[in-house]
Amino acid sequence: MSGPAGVHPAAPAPGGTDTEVTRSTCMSSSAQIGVTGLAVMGRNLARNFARNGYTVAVHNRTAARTHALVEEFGHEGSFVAAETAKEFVAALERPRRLVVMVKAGEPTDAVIEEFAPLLEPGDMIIDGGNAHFADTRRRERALREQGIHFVGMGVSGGEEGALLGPSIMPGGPQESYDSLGPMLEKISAKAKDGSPCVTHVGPDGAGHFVKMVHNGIEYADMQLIGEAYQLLRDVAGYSPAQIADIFRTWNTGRLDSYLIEITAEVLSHVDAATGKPFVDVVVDQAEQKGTGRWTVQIALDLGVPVSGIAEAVFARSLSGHAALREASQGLAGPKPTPMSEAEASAFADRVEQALYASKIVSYTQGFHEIAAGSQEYGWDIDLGAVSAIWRGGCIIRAAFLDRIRAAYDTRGDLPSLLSAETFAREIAEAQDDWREVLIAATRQGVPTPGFAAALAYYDALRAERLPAALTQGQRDYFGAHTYRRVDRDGSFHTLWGGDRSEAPA
Ligand code: NBP
Repeated sequence: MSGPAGVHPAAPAPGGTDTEVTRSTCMSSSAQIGVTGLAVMGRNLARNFARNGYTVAVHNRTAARTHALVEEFGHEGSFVAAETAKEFVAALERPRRLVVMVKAGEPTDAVIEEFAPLLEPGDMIIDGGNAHFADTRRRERALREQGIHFVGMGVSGGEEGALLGPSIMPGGPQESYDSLGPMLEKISAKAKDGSPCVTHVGPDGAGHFVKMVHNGIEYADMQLIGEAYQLLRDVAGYSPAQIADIFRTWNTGRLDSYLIEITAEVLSHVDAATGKPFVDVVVDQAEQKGTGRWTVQIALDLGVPVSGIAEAVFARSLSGHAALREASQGLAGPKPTPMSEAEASAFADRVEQALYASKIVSYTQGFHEIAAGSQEYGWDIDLGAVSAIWRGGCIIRAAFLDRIRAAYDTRGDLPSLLSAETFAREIAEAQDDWREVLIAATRQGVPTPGFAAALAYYDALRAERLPAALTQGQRDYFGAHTYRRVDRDGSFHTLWGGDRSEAPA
């Protein structure tokens, strides 16, 4: 129970059990899992494993973090503090399970380079960072040659989720999930029906791909909520506190979700320094770390229209262009038309419909991207299982995901969420209000790129004819790119510069 300087002996754990904090040199090969990278996420994930009864080896490039963890939280469970990579690896039972929670990108490669030579065939490196799935595929391939299993593991839920139960999206070989899965099931969030929010998503990069799209959907959800807020404020004339109450009411219905819940909290918060609504003292320039952008970039590569997610990424980007916005102040816009109390209340109900319908579209687009990625890379991802593991722990957790799961349970090969009877009916009921909201937004000059993109996607999908026929004609005119006809097989070209006769291409 004693440790070297900096690693304190255990204080009694809650419930009366003794804590075991030791250094690996004192107790080798005893840890069932190890976590390296002990910033907010790694530290909380390590604590989560320990609180669930696992002995956890902990390590960080800067040893001070390791010591701080065991000093502060050593009483929560059994930790093995390691100062060096060798100590860390020696502390792990075989096959070794080594979770990497460092900054995604070069740091992950640096950690792999440091640890891989110390590992043996059958050991596992589990990357819980927000890696690009292409990097995960590359790393998995390279480590496979050494017999090391590489698990790219998406983790969602932020700092609190990592501690109390995240939604976990592991990829990699099935063999490693057989060994790792039960541990992940224990530390993961549980959905309302008690099932763990983790599943083996698929081989190599599948887990990180699904995490990426999760984040893309998160961007879209947040953008749509932001647009609803601005409409309620600028068109209906509600105060942030009143809007918080509206969101609280919405959170008791079909929009019940973590993001709606925290939106009400943020909107009702008052800045202590000024007494103003908190939302009015925050600089209105949204930041991003990249997973939303990746979702859109990859969607472009795969040819999947994720217009709602793209608008969310662009909206953050536009918000950050301070100079451009400054230079645009004073550009003409419509005069605001105030609403009566009754009109505002009716408008709020319409906004709820528009938000819900647009949300269905964002998820439709996100699941389309996952299906396309799965097909492109041969992952065989179960979309119903993905919706099931997003029901708890993650940022987009929502009652709504139960319905998506039910839709995929009813029909595994659903071509699109919009073709599920339940969502088609709800959108049919919402569409008049959805359109009215967009009319009001346009008339009052409130930007609603997310709502508008979602409606345009919906209308484009249901349109019998699209102007793409005209596009094909133009392409054939200027570039002889050819076109197909509705009444005959084959490709054709019209001699635009000649007698305009048509010839098979
Ligand atoms: P950060 O992303 O801030 O990374 C800090 C950690 O990376 C520290 O432990 C640091 O060690 C380590 N590190 C760096 Br930086 N360069 C290193 C190198 N070359 N070699 C070894 N270690 C290195 O931590 P975080 O916010 O806890 O996130 C960890 C991972 O989880 C990231 O990939 C992140 O994208 C992902 N994630 C984060 C969240 C979230 O809500 N924050 C949610 C889901 C996933 P040091 O202490 O020695 O500097």
